[in-house]
Amino acid sequence: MDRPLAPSLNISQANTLGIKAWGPFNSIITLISNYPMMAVPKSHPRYESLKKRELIIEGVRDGLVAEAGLIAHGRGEAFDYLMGEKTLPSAQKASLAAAALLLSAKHPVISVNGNTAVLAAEDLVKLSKLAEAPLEINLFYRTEERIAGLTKYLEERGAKNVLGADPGKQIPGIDHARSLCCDEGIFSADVILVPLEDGDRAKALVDMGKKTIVIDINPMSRSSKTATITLADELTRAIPLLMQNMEKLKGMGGSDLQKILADFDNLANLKETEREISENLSALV
Ligand code: PTJ
Repeated sequence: MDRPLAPSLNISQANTLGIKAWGPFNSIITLISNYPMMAVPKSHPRYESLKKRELIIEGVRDGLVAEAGLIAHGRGEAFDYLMGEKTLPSAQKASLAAAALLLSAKHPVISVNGNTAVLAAEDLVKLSKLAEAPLEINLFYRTEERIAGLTKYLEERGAKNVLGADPGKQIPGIDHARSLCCDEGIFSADVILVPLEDGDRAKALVDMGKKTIVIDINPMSRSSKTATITLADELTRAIPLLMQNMEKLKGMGGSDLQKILADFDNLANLKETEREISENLSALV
């Protein structure tokens, strides 16, 4: 008798779908590679959310997004649901402060991973131009194939001089691939935009004396709590809003920008996000 591969699959069904390796994880990944992409109709009430899901799945299929990126995305979706899939007032406040920080930076850099690239490449390219901040690919699940694929993906969408392929430096205190960075990029930056990642590099960057703007929809994550400024918002809403705020503050003098920054308290603002989420929850149920 066929051994079950997954609750609803036996070996012959799996063979039909092209599953080659034994083990639930491999099965899921092979399933993804063989599953036809769905055309999501614009009329679907969850169109935006399903479109992002498809981008992530396609990214895994193309070797751009790490398999764990699927899980990270699901976690992000759950938080977004709790937020009512909208930018909360606390995130708007943080976005204004982040715009002030980027405008006052001397050498800002935008760190890019797999999920971030496939969800927001075009906006990242626009932000990179607006903030005069190079894009640097920095991966937790680093492979040379992924770096090359993501560089090409960003370049095809207008990015110039993408950093990350040839890292000559290491961030002290990190024992994994995310420590690798470029001298002319993250290593010498004063302000780094850090979207969607686990907390240890965010902390190591702060320990190096850098200012960080973290985009993480989870206000309770380590990255959120260690950042100089946290945008607890969904990435594809957070970046356009950040650009709008930069346009709004562009003509301001240095001391006005410093005042915005001095008035912003990241931990207090995250508390506010948590309060807004629970208020939203009470209205949902
Ligand atoms: O491309 P790599 O190899 O660098 O790997 C990237 C992932 C995302 C797989 C890696 O950094 C990872 O495992 O991240 P974590 O620890 O799961 O953290 C991701 C955080 O981003 C979580 O707190 C999620 O809630 C949050 N998140 C996920 N999707 C979004 C998001 N925040 C904002 N917008 C999203 N779309």
